Amino acid sequence: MRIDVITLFPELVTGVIQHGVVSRAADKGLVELKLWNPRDFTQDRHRTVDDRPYGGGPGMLMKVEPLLACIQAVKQENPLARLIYLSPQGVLLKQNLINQSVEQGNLILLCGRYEGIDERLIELEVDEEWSIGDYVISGGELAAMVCIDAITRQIPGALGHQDSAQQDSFSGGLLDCPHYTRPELINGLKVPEVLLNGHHQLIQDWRDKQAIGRTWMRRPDLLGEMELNERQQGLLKEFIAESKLT
Ligand code: 4G4
Repeated sequence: MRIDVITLFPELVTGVIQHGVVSRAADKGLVELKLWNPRDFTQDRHRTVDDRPYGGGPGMLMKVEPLLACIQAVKQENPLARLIYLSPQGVLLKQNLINQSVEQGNLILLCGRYEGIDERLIELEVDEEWSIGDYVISGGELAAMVCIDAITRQIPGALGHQDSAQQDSFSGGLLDCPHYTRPELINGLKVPEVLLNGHHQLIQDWRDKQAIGRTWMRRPDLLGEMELNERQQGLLKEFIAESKLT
């Protein structure tokens, strides 16, 4: 999978590329990342990349000509890619959208700066607009980094078997269960007994029950979007009964 990133601050995005899961996936050839700077497509002496909004008011927009020239250069190298604009106006990014986009192939991520881009560029060049959440950040770079990381994790072979994407939160539409490591006792708090006895079926039942129970308590909206099977419904009943005891 190839991901091109259009950004006025490519140095920001190199952070995510050079570390951890993404860096290892790139080394294995599973993902190919290329950064493009609209500033390299300017024609004027000052290499201007911002412009004033029609209608006035505070704030600037990204200058159209360098951005268009940059987009066209990227599309020439990666003609089949879908162009995604990261903005607060986009559709909310969910694990499902991430997983689908891995199947659909190459992407171009466009990072907005200032107050964003001219609406006509969205109409003409953008295939989809994504938001990573209902908040504003200073540029699309952090949002693009979130996408790159979340997408790369879902490419087959990108994760070591230690942290398979299957076991993650959301892989089954649920929150993750709690985790414990040494020591067995921290300030009077013990590790749940079931995790110490090595009975794998009991451990799996406990983890699944915790995952369902926490989702029920913290994110009931997620349960509304899915259908629990008989076993999961049973585990949830047990969780609720046990939570009424304490
Ligand atoms: C496009 C338009 C994405 C990009 C305006 C980007 C939040 C998200 C930006 C802006 C972003 C998100 C400066 C408001 C850059 N903020 N929720 N900022 N702004 O995905």
